[in-house]
Amino acid sequence: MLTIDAVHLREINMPLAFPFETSFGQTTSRRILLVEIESEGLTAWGECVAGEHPYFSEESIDTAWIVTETELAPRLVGQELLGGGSCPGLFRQVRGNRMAKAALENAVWDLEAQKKKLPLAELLGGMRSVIPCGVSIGIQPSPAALMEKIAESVEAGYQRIKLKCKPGWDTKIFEQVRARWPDIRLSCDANSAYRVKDIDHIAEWDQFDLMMIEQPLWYDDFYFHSMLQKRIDTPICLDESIRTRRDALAAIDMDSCRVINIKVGRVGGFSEAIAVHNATAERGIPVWCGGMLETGIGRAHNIALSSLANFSLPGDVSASKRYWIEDIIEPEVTVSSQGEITVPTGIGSGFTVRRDRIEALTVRRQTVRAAARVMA
Ligand code: OSB
Ligand code: MG
Repeated sequence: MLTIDAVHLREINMPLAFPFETSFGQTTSRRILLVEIESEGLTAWGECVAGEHPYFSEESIDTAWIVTETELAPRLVGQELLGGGSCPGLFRQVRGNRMAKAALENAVWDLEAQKKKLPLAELLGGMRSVIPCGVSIGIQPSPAALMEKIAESVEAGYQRIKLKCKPGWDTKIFEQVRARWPDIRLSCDANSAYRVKDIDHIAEWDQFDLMMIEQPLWYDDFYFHSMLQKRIDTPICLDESIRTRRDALAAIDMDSCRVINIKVGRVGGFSEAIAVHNATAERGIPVWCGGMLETGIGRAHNIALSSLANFSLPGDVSASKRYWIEDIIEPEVTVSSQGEITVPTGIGSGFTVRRDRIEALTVRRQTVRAAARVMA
């Protein structure tokens, strides 16, 4: 059993090494909610992947902070838990707020792995010793700048290049990229930038042999993606739309997608991520692990999750240095010239959290402890 003594929340501010632009906006610096859970002398960290603004989903760091401080952490402290799998039940009364829930639940899984002296990947049911890696390349100031970024990533060995796209940064870009790299594994991610009127336009992309087109339509849609999937040969990959195992089942049944991006924060934690993984595996739908510009803490958790069998496609789990001048874990995450990350075999996440660096980056903090019980 794990007794949860305290939950510490902190916000760190960390500038990105390179600005990241999607169809919903540009990010140059991250505001990140980290949670640290104390249990009988052990301590484990979780990262909330909610963005600075509620643009990717309804959550932001500020909503996640409030919900964690006032609803979730109080439900956790003072509890005796079997492990990470106990969290969804504890949090059930709170609807949605999955990114906030995931930060805590993932930290509890990390604690459970430490207590059982197991690598987190093994505790989650992973079987890969290395994971295949891709990169997600944001919209750039010019096509030339994009070509430069792609060239660097291909040379570094990354196994798949994903291009962020939006109306005006799509067909012409894909043409130029394919002219220079006819054979690389290429995909695109629109983050919901298109509408039904654009279906004929999207159908033109079949000529580019994309591995998949990620979330072209509304962030909460299955029906119109299914309509689009009937019109195109390129597989659709859903990201934003998949919040639960039930969503994955609905999307697969409706043929709204043929690939799923699993983000552990988006689905509310490792329990639901494993449930989505198992449901897709049974139905022959490949998955890959998405990224949310995580620090090393979230990245380590993504690596552990990516070791499960059905994560057969290269994920958006890339080297620390693609995001940060200096990460907050040791060692930093590195990618081999084969485009692979080695899954750590040490106890827990397999990385050490750099508390000194986190202290220096912290801009606010709060502790939630169990209310002192009055002895009879
Ligand atoms: O849609 O996958 C996305 C980053 C922030 C928000 C949404 C997305 C992304 C990425 C970056 O594509 C993935 C990464 O490299 O972390
Ligand atoms: Mg995406």
